[in-house]
Amino acid sequence: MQHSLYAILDLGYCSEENAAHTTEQLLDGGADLLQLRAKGHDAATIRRVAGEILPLCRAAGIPFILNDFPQLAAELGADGVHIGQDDGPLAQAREIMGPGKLIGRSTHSLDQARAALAEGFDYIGFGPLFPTPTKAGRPNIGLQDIAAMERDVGSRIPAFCIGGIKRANLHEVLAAGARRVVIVSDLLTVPDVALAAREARGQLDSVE
Ligand code: 3NM
Repeated sequence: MQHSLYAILDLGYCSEENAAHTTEQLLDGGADLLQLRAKGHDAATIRRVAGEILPLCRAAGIPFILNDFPQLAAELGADGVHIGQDDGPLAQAREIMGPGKLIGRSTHSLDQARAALAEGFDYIGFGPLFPTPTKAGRPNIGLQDIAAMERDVGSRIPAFCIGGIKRANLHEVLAAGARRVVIVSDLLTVPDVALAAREARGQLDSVE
């Protein structure tokens, strides 16, 4: 199965004005999925930004996922929603989103990853592997459980390792058995976002 790069347009790193251009760069660089993450922003801002970037994802044939807010995701016609451990059960988000939508769960341990699979989530995030400024203060889980997680969960549904992953340490993450990753700040805090995404994509594609 193909390795996948899940990019997040995080408004903590990217201004609203640059959202569309940065999205184009992430898509151009080879992102396979795109999430809008807008912690602390109001619904009007999310609607405005989503209205700009959703058509770009559609044109590229890439799923557009909204972080949190299933109701808003459904209204916007997003392809999916990503929810955390404290955001309620899958069934609730599924009912709001309707059939055929992707619903992902953040997981922070092997047990949580297995539970998300058992509950029926379409995909998971697994991390944070390393300390990360994007979710400061959250304990990192390291690389040691990746292989077991891939065996038990990643072989059944897409599982994206996340948290502090950069082009500079991606080889370690892949060597530990990861097949899919989310990279946020390392792609958004560089002058050439498309190049950074392409470099990450190249590393993912070079693994057998
Ligand atoms: N979720 P960066 S870690 C948004 O472990 C997010 O659930 C995480 O950003 C989790 O690539 C994380 O900049 C931050 O470290 C990822």
